[in-house]
Amino acid sequence: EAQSTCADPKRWLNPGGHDMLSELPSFGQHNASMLWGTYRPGVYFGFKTRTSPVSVTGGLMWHGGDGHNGLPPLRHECSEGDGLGPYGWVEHDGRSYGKQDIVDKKAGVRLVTSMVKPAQLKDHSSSDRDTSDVLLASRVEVFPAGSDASLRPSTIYFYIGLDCNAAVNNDSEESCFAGGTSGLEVVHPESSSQQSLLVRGAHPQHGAFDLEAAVVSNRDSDSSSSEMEGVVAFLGKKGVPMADAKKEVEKRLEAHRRASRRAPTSEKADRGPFVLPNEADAGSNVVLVQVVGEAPFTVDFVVRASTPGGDVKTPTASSGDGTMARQFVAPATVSGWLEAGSRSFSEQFRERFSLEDKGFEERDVAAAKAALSNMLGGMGYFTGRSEVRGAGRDGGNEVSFETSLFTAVPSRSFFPRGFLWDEGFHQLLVSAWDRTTSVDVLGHWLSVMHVHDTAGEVAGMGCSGGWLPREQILGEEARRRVPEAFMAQDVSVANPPTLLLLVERLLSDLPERSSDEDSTPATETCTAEADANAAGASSQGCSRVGDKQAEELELGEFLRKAYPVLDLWIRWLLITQRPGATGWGRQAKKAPLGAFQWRGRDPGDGRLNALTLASGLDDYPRASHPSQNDEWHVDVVSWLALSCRSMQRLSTAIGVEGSVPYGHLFDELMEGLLEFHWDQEEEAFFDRGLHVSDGRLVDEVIMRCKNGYVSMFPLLLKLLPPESPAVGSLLAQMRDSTQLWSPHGLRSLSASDPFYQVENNPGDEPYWRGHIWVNVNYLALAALSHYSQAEGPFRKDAGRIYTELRTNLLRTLLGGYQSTGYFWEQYDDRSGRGLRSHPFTGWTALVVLIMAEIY
Ligand code: 6A9
Repeated sequence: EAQSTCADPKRWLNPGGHDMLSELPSFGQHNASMLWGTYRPGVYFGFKTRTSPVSVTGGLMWHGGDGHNGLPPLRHECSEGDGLGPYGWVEHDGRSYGKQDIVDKKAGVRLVTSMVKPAQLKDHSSSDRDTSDVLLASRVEVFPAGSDASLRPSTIYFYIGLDCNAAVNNDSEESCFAGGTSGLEVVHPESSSQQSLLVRGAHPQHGAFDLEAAVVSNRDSDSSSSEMEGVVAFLGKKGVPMADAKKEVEKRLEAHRRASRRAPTSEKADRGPFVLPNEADAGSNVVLVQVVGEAPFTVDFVVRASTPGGDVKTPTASSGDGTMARQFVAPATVSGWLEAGSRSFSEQFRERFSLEDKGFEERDVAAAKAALSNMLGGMGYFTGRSEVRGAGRDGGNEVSFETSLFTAVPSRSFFPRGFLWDEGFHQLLVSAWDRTTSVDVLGHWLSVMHVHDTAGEVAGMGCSGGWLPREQILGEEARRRVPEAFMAQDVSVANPPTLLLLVERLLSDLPERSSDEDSTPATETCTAEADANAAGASSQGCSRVGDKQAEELELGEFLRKAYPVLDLWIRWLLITQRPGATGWGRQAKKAPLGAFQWRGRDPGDGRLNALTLASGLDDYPRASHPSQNDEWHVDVVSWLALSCRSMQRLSTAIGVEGSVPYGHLFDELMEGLLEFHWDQEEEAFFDRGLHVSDGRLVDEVIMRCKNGYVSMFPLLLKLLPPESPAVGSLLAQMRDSTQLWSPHGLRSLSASDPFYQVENNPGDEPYWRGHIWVNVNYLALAALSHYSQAEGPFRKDAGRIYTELRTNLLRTLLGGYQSTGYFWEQYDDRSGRGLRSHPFTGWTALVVLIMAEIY
């Protein structure tokens, strides 16, 4: 496989195959069940189909109080600037059900938005109707918050449309909107009630669907009915990219405001609130449904597969005169589904993490549920093309192949897109909840791999394999959030291969193989038999065991498919992240094996210290004078040693012969780590580089004093044998309050380092220079737990530090959540306060695994 990739003349190649997963029959059912979901983490509430290039897309907007000139700002994309507080998923199982609580005091509302896919519910025995035609039901409950009468009535919009988000340079947009094979129409309700609406649409591949929108009263029937419970209006537009749906409303709001201004004072009062014109273009690709009402009110939006030609004359839930071909799903039915979803989420959560048994109080269990729910509710499906720096013929940027990525995101408000090394951490949590989803995500990430035709045979390791872009900016919505200068990714820039941590987790789910077993899994016969007998009971016991075996078989099958792609990636890292490697696949200048550097340090641009984005630890201080030859980093060697060890384990587990002697390489890298980075005097691992020391530039000096996360990596990744004296030294530095130890967690940089909490540029807040990051603290706990269990001289120390660190972190993370309603990107090592982006429920959500002690 590797050979043919080397020889392939194509510039960009996707060696895993975009459809790697769907090729596996075992994922067919999974993909079908995951077609619809809340896969738009960048908006407050929305959904989308996992289809490309066209997806059915829906989203919520609402009036956010009084804005400039009386124009209410529209809430839509998650943004810290909106000043909401707090908002996020309080329950979400990643598959069938979720519930979000959004507090928007400035708008005078609190919204509860829920989603349920009844056919996917574990327990739908409670349902009073057949669920098979219901694709996704959502409910928006609007409650008043605060007593500001000027904010009344409240207005929400829910839109549904066909999104051509994949279009870059308009290449597929035209084909998406043209042709008339797909589109939406509004079917007018015949009842006099203005409280419901039916939108009928068709997706080019997935056929016809209906959106039922209906206002559901929240009130007791005997309470006053004088208030407006909700009036429904609509607007349908043709040829509007989904990313511009909001503009359509803004334009009309603006016009309404101008008209109101011009109106004579006497008429002003009669003009009432802004309502959409109840018009739709023929062949609309988006329909906006508006509901204006006095909170509290509730609106259900139910998407169903529509019966072709079905009579939709009377879309009301109330009358039952038998002449109707269909009825709206009754609100009580939706309520029943939501309750069933909530119940089963809580049961599953208790079963999986047993937090009550560990003594956690209810409010901390709720915090843990929110952390997991935001991770799962924050998963997105993105379609588009990456931009690759300087890869075009003229040296300009090149737009890469179209791809789709299913991934979790670090932060919905600030960077709702995929990041490579974040994802490995995310999936440690997701896989503890839903392994199949993690396998799905891994498959998608591997399918964004790029292989370049200049890759050649290098250093006897075969062709130089594949690059995974660190940041995934796919599709128009994602692109709009990124300034042009940051759009293109560089093909020499790596990112830690944390997805291998997931691979190791998956391996632990595979049955042990003895090394002399041939590559045919012994379970196959039994499983095939069990499958054949699936309907009957004749396979005695085999079918029950067989189910488990079938799952293992699928995982083994997947890993065997993934192996060559992972292999390309790791060999690419081994070849490109070397001192002297000047480009993709070029022969490195002679550097000893075991010496590596993160490529692509920026030149500095007047900064105190050039950034190293590839490492993931952006401004962590490195050599003062970046050098392509004379600079070697501890963390990259550590990640590569881990990679070799994982690849070795993987190939043994699935019975595939490694393309490279990974076990042997691991030993060499470990030797390099000790030989080039271990400083006997300080008893620590340090980077080497051209560095100013005592006021003069020293060549390839070992950088004493730069103690922090980087110098801990050989321990963090459990690379050191338990009996190594280095374990003792690193544990001592970790526990030292003048270095990494703080009462709130491990700080990223020693408090004694000259760069500790120093800004890199005026106004450039220190980032990885002391603040506490949860991903690395999680690795530390995992390592401490490991060393506390392995026989060795430091067992007791490791156990003691483990307990203290876990207690400190839980106090910081759970305390922060209780007081602010958010999880944060990082935490201040002096005050323990949450800092920067929020909600940040990427790796900070690992708090759940820390609580449950799953490492
Ligand atoms: C750039 C330009 C207004 C930075 O969590 C994602 C990453 C981590 O992988 C990395 O380790 N974060 C950490 O150092 C956030 C990166 C955000 C990039 C935003 C957009 C500014 O736009």
